[in-house]
Amino acid sequence: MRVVDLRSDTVTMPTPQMREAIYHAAVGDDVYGEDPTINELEELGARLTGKEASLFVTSGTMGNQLAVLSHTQRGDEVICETESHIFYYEAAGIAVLSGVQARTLTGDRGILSAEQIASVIRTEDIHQPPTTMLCLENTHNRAGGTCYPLSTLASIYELSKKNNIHVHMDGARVFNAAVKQNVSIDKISCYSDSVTFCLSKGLCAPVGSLVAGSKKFIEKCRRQRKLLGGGMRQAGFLAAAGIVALNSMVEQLYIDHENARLLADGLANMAIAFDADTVETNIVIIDTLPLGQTAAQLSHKLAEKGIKVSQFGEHKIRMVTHYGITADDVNYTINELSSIVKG
Ligand code: TLP
Repeated sequence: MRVVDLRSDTVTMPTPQMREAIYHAAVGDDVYGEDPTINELEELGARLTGKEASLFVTSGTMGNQLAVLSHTQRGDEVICETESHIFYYEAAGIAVLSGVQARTLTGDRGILSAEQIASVIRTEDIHQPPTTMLCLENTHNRAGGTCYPLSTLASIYELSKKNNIHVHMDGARVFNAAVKQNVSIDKISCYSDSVTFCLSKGLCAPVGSLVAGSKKFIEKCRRQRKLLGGGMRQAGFLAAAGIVALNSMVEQLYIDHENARLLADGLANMAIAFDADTVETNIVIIDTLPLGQTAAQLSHKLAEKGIKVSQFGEHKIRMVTHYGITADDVNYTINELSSIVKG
């Protein structure tokens, strides 16, 4: 049976060029700083984000958690969005590992404003935890791949600096934002003190993320990474795929966006109260309620046709376009969905 896997862009497979690079990679013991391929990847990550340094980590989750560990002290308060990955999907890591409290704000389709943030910054008072960190997710996953406008990032950063708040960007999909906004990622990451981005989502590398920031911040992250057991040895094999990801996979992300748009237009044409304009990058979220179905029912019917989607709540499903999905796969999905909708 034909399989169209729209669950996530994490299901992407390493490309032939990556497999070749993995095979030929020069490696060494990275805990001694002796893996040339990891060193090359980390230099590339720093250069692309316009930061002093970057660190190769096992996952986006580890990158985010290292950022919180390195920017905060126990008892601090961290502002984040209600549906952000760092709050919603990281197993309460910021509370467990860093001992900080989350102050959540609900953004407009995931996007926070400077005014909202200003309204919750704590004042100097022994009753209150100090606000020391802000996390922004760009693109925002659960909000459907939405991007922060650069002007919003600029005003948030200015506000944060005035209040001595460290800004971290969970840029797991920041390259999708950069492609959508037609800028290089340093034009986005300049509005945060640190940024995490994933190599293993739309960019197709098998494993790994980078966290970037100042040299001092990355030194702290390196120590915390060791604490978490994330100091890897000859992991240059993984970094080799990451270098290919950064050098040759970014340009193709626009195709994923075009396919998401094709899917969105198809859904809008089915008259299921879907606004195609809400789709900005490679994530499409649909409300199953107008179809008289739960997310579980609809995803089960789609699975019978070989179409895999993620359930994102009782009445929400998420579909993500990526390197393994063609326009033909999208048309197949639209046709099958249309038949299900017509009953
Ligand atoms: N997101 C995954 C799931 O965990 C939901 C997905 O399929 O989208 N930040 C953001 C914005 C993410 O979407 C993810 C992964 C992460 C961080 C964590 O990355 P990993 O999976 O590498 O730990």
